[in-house]
Amino acid sequence: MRHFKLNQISAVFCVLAAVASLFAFPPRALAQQEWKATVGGQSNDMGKQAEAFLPNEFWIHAGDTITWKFASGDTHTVTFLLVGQAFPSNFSAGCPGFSVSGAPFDGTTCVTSMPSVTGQSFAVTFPTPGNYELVCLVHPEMFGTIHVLAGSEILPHDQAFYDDQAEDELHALLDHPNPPTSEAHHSMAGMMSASGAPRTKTVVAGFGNISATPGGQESLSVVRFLDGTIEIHAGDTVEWANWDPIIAHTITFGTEPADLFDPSCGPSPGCQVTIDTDGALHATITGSGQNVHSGFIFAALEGYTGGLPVPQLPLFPPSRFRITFTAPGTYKYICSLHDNLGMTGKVIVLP
Ligand SMILES: [Cu+2]
Repeated sequence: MRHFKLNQISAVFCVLAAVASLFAFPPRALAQQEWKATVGGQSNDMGKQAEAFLPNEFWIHAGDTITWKFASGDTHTVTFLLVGQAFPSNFSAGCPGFSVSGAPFDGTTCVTSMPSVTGQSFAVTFPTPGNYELVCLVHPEMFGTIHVLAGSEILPHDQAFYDDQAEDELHALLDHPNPPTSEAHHSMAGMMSASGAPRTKTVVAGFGNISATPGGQESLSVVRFLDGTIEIHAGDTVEWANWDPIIAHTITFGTEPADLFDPSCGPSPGCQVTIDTDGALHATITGSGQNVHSGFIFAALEGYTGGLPVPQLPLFPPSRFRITFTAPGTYKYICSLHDNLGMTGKVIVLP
């Protein structure tokens, strides 16, 4: 048997120790890492919108960069506000100026992308450890959390984990829409029908569900008029009601007005939008060529204005819009905010 000299043994030990050290600690990113995430997601027909950061929680190292890729026809922003900063009242105004992709966020200057859709992306670098909230200026109930750890700390997950997480979150949102089933019971429209006259039919003008992960809230919005093509008789009324907890819709016949927020009617002088006793807005269409616009209709949380000015309405926000049709014909309508996603409908008025 060959005898090792002391210095040979110590050399072997050194090599073994070096090899062991490679396995004793998990691999640690030596360079700054690039992470990938997605903003928003949708069904193929764009009718279902996942209002979410996918995934909505990350653990990264100081110096790392996350690139968000926008993946929906609905508009979102990637925004980091300062702690205590008021939510900007107008998302298109940014916070206060827009930032260039790759801008650093360390909690001292807010950073935001432009309102963006499919095909666009925005990167943010995080030089300083901390926990940062990620928000969308268009959808205030959509947010996430970025945990930025010191380089010496071990990260819990790799990119493959976040890719899976994004996929799971997207399917959890898109695969389980929960449509309203008995809308007539929630409306005066049901009572009006039961009492015999006048007849009112209801259309669900969008619905949605809010959900959450420990990283933040997210939601599903179905941007469709359910039974949006509806047949009635002259003299009947159609009621549109918004069941979405987050987003507004409009019911718009004819030419879209410049002001989408407020209700309007024209061009005939007698045309006006009135308010029913239960607070719902009400207009009358007497023939084709009439422009009727509901303004923003939304089933919002108490006091929620979406950062918009509150109009002088007794019940705000209005969640229902009614139109009485007096003349036979076919009347097409759209949601001014989501017709690009296919949110349109038709009222067929029979004699
Ligand atoms: Cu809409």
